Amino acid sequence: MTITITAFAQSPDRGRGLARDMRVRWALEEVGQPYAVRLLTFREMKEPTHLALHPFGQIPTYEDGDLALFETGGIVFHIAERHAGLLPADANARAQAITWMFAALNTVEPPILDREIPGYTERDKPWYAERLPILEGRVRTRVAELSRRLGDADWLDGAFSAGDLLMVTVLRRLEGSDLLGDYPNLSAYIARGKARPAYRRAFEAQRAVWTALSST
Ligand code: GTB
Repeated sequence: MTITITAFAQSPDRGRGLARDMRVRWALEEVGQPYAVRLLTFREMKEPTHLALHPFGQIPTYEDGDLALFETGGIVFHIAERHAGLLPADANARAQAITWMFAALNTVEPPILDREIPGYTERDKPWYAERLPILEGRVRTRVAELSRRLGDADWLDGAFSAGDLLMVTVLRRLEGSDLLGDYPNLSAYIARGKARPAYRRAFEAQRAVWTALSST
């Protein structure tokens, strides 16, 4: 049975590897699992067929036989549990890597999104300019803490894990801002993640969707 994931037919990230199917593609590439992609328009994402798979009408989803999953954290965890390569075998090391998965999604990603999303939805509101420095301050605090913990290590806790995979994709949303500027170890960490062959394959596959679309 072929694993099938869903992704944007017309990604607003314009092939920059920022839409969340990238996490799932990268995880599947790391463990060597082939997969198919079903591309969805925004309209199709809100139709009953997709809502049966994803209650919030979002991408990505993951289907393998009669298993259907949504939420990238759950999907990446499932892939990491089923296949070698993304979680250590030792029970304690595995628990720590899983903790980093949660930290990426529950502790580091929220302030990054809290800062980014008002830029799309509230930029014209009177409170936007006043609020932005507060939101940026929260991101700066979090990345400083993460930078301190990472130090000069290659990965968060020993070998590369699903925790690093999620953390790199979360931190990538700060690329192009000045928020990583004070932390060369985090920029190097992101670059190490992006240099992994599995990341490159996933990125190229996602970008190919945009390239095909923009050439029609
Ligand atoms: N918590 C869920 C998960 O991790 O799976 C969040 C899923 C999610 O936010 N999916 C987004 C979506 O389907 C796409 S990735 N949005 C449509 C909707 O909610 O109706 C988010 C995203 C979109 C665009 C960019 N970009 O342009 O850079 C980056 C990330």
